Amino acid sequence: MSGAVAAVDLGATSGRVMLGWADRDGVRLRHVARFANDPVTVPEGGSRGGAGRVGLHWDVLGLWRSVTAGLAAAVRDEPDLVSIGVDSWAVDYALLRDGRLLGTPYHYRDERTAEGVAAVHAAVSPQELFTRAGLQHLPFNTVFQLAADRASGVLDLADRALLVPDLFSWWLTGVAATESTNASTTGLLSPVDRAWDVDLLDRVGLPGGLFASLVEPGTRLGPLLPSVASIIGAGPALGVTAVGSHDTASAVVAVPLAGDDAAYVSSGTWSLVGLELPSPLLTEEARAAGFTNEGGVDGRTRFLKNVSGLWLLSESMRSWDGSGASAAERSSDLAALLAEAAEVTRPVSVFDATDERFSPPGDMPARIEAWCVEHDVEPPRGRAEVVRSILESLAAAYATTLRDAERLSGRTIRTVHVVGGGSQNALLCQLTADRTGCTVLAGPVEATAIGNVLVQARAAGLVDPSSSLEALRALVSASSAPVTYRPRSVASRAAARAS
Ligand code: LFR
Repeated sequence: MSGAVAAVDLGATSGRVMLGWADRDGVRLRHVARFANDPVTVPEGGSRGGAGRVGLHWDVLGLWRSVTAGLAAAVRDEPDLVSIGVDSWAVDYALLRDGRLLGTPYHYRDERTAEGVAAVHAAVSPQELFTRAGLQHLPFNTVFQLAADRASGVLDLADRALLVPDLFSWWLTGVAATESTNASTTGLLSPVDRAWDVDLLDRVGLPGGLFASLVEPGTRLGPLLPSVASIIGAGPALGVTAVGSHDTASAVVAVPLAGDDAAYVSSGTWSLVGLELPSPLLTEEARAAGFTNEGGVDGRTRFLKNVSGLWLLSESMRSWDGSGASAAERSSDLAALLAEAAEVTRPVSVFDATDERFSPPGDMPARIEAWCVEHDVEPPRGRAEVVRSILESLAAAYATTLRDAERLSGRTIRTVHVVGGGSQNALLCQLTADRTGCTVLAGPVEATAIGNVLVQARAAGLVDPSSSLEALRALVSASSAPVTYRPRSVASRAAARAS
């Protein structure tokens, strides 16, 4: 069988529509559309919210317009399109009633969740939550957001919650389903049998039927709705296939892991640092070290930790640029700053990149300075030092996380794959090699879209439908060569492993 598939990949700062081709020789992508994903702040004062409250939301309607325009371009470029798959960031959701959107979905960086965390923890302890759902405690996990919506009364109006990629698939097909890798980030799914934890839903006061039934990646959801097919100019056969709709799940499909000694960093707005395991690790040690057990494609477990990411850099660039420069101007400024940061010779302080104070939008350089002052270490001076300090701090967090992953899993890590946008940041990759003492293999940069394409291609029979994940990863290796970074000295390797 021949044909192409379209990957819709929505990231926290930008989205894209890509065409993808896969066959027994490899996998290939072509960009069709790229568009900004700019969150929107809106005043939300009122009888319950308090006059000063400001909500942070995703502009899902703007994204829908860009996605349909991108798909129309994909159909024009490649009339032989057999399937569409949608992935995005995790945890966030839309509330609907009778199929209609109830308000605009919140951004996970919105600060309304504190009340939700308190309410959930009053019903179920953090320890029990971990043994049941296997997740790292992040205040924005879906369960906490839903508890906040319950407290505000909004949840009472809804008869359905759809995670963001599921919302787009619903709009495309009229089929409501919950894809399982993304469902695993809700905090409401058992990672052992991958089913909703009905007892947990009940105990935290959430309605059992709120989410649509679960589907595994590779499930054909259905053809496009006629109204949508006509907007994008598609024929009646074009439909949507569930992929690993959590972007990190799709990215891990495309990490060319060669064995048990290989780890990954999926590096973008966030850095997801960890291992692929055959089954979840739900020990108290894993919880205390802040690890998560997210669901992978083909039943694998993504045993990883969310340790912040290039958000620290992009948000710093935003606060330095008072003038509202375009993304292109900012990226040429970034290239220049990274070059300067690579030349910094004075040792810069390392801060805790996972500190929650760095999560909401705001002035990151000022927050880094405050962190350093509080911890009695010298704050970085000037922009190049701030950038260097951010990258050193991320690399240090990767190294600590990977050492914890080794200890918890009993594995020895020798190779670290860096995929996603951060794989193009040579300084970050080199510092990661230096601080972990491991060889870093960087790329592919578009891992998420490649994983999305491969799962669709396998489901559509463009590649052998019985291909294992390892066979799919061999197609990635055959198609793109990684850039290798080695620890800069034997001494640094020894020091990294001893510290
Ligand atoms: C990465 C990601 C992470 C998740 C964070 C919030 O894009 O999906 O895996 O922890 O965004 O959803």
